[in-house]
Amino acid sequence: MSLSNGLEKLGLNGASGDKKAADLQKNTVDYHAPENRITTDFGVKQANTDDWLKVATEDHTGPQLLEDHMGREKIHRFDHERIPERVVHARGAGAFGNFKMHKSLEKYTCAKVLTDTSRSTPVFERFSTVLGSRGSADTVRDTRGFALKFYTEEGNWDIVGNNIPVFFIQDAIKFPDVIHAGKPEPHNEVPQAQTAHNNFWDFQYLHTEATHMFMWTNSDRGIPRSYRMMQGFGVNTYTLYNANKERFLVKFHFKPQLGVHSFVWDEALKLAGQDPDFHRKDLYEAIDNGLFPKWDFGVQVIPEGDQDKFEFDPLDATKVWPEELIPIEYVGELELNRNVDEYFTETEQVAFCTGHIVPGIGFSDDPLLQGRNFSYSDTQLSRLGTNWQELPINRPVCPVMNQNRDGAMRHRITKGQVNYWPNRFEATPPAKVEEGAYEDIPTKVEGMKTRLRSKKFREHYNQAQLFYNSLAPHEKAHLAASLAFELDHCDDPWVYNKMSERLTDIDLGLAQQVAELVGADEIPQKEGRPNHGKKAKGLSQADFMPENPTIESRRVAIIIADGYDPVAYNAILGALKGAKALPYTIGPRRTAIYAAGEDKNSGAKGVKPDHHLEGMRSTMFDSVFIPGGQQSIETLRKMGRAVQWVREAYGHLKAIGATGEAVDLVKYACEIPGMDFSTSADVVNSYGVVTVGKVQPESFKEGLQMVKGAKDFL
Ligand code: HDE
Repeated sequence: MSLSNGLEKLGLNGASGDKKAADLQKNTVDYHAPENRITTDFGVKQANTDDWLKVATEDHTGPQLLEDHMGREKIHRFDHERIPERVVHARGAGAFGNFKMHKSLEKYTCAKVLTDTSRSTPVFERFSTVLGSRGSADTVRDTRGFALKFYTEEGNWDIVGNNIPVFFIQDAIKFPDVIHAGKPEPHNEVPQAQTAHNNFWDFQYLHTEATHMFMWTNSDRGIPRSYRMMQGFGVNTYTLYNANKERFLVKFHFKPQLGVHSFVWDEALKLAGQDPDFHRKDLYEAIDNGLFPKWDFGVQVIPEGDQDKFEFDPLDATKVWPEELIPIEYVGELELNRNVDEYFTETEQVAFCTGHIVPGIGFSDDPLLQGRNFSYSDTQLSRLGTNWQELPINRPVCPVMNQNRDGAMRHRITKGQVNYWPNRFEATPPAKVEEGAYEDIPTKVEGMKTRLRSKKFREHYNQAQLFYNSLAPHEKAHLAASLAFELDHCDDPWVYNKMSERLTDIDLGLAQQVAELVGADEIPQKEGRPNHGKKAKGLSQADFMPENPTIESRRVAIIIADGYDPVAYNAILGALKGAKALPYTIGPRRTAIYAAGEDKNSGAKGVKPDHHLEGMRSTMFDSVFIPGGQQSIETLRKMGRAVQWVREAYGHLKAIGATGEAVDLVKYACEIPGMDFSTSADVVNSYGVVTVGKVQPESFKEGLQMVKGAKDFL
């Protein structure tokens, strides 16, 4: 492994462009350097770290000696390796990258990171699930965190967002309640990383403000295919201010260039057991292969003073700002291009805070945001300790100097005779605005001191209906199935009856469908809140198909057994590699597989599969290809696991390709009604299944016949 993972690939050996990469190098050591020898923590070389110092002879082992300071150090350090996991978002994966603006936002802000189009700002991003513990599975139904740290020249700026644009609650004071209700129940600590339980749905019923958000989490958004294929939203309303001190309310958006894609529920459920690290590995694999995920960065902006013009309150985090009213301006790009060197010191120790803003960016009176500003820096104290700001991953790339001193584990040594301001030396004076100081724009506030929510905050159903109405028919079907799954796991009739009733506030048909499935009381035809019938764009995932769909970075399994057709195999392998997909050969075993006509005894080498059929499952791939070859297909057809691979891929709506004799295997495995599988047909493309019955080398003339079919379907 290289010194700093991927740095060389990017030409970032510390001397060039990326200041954060160079900064981290100062703390990076290479465990694999040939001159290394094991030492104690204090640098004394050690000759034996396998045997405790003890009184022993060749024949007899006597007592161990407390004297062994090296043995004690090793055990003592191990005993204290764990730190508290995050109270929410404990499970995550991170990567480095950079952020560029292609259009300046100077009309709204003086923040250099948002106006200087010549800059490339280093970033660290951490994706996460919310409810599960650090060791839980990646593919559970949940919201995903989308937390970004921009290491700007003016200090760190954090957007601590999610992949869903709204939240369960409106006021930060409710956060412990919603999280307690969603986490495992207190009496038996069950279930892990699931919202499918009584307490979660009890809370959802009793808090009507959560209605909009639970519709999102139970839609396909709750089970993303990849961190690389999710939108990111700042969720809370921030402010921007420009050089004229004019202020604007703003929402931040990130749109994945790969499109927004999800699993189907059965796939997500199975993956949670078959490969709990699926998302983490997917991110690492793509970056490691140079297939860097990118997002378009956009803003929605409301001039200060216009916020009362809408039927919703723009400070209410349970509401979206419909694009028809407030369009998104896409002005920049985020790219992730470097994996971490070490998980703990980087991904685990990174500390995001909504309170981290830079000049040109400010907060709003969003009551969720104001509470978050307290919570994030507070939680870092119990997780990381007083001087968490000094950790390499958290420190900024610009100078830091102030009178905040000491505390446990202080690293910096600050020279000088004084540590206060003003001082007789005029050492470290405050900065002027012209020197880049943060400016608090004077704002008039008035009102009663009271525990109240404003009137518009009390409307909770319009946007839940808007979301539901905007979904494509298949998304509505998935949503109903998800709600039925969740409520089926609730054994308290109070919970599933009440929740089924709540659904009538969104859509009567949906409520009736779910009530019937979960065994709730029948919902009469006339009941329910009238649906306003409105829709908005950008709520359905179907609105995010990329202009040029790509198979790049998609995992494709090519299944072969002895006697496979080498023409089809090599053609598809070449085509997939050429299209920057990630092909994996799968066989009944991992030792060499021989093509038709190849003879092991005459020195043929065969192909060594990447995996065997039991080691990996179809769930781990986006697409499956099976080349023909009579003997190969006969073998696969007799293997239950091989047939299940193909059948399951079809059931999970994946692109499947087959040639020659393999067409019959697909037909047998999938029992696709009405599809013409006549082996004499040249190319059949239906339901995402592409088959070439009569294989000629010219079938692959363009090389991409199958790839094209898969691409259109992915
Ligand atoms: Fe968080 N949230 N949150 N949250 N949140 C944390 O901070 C909190 C909320 C989000 O990868 C904690 O460092 C409160 C909304 C992400 O390290 C904690 C409220 C959104 C992450 C905390 C919210 C988020 C966190 C736990 C209600 C989307 C992971 C560990 C007002 C915009 C960041 C930590 C990472 C983490 C508090 C609501 C996103 C306890 C009080 C809304 C992505 O401080």
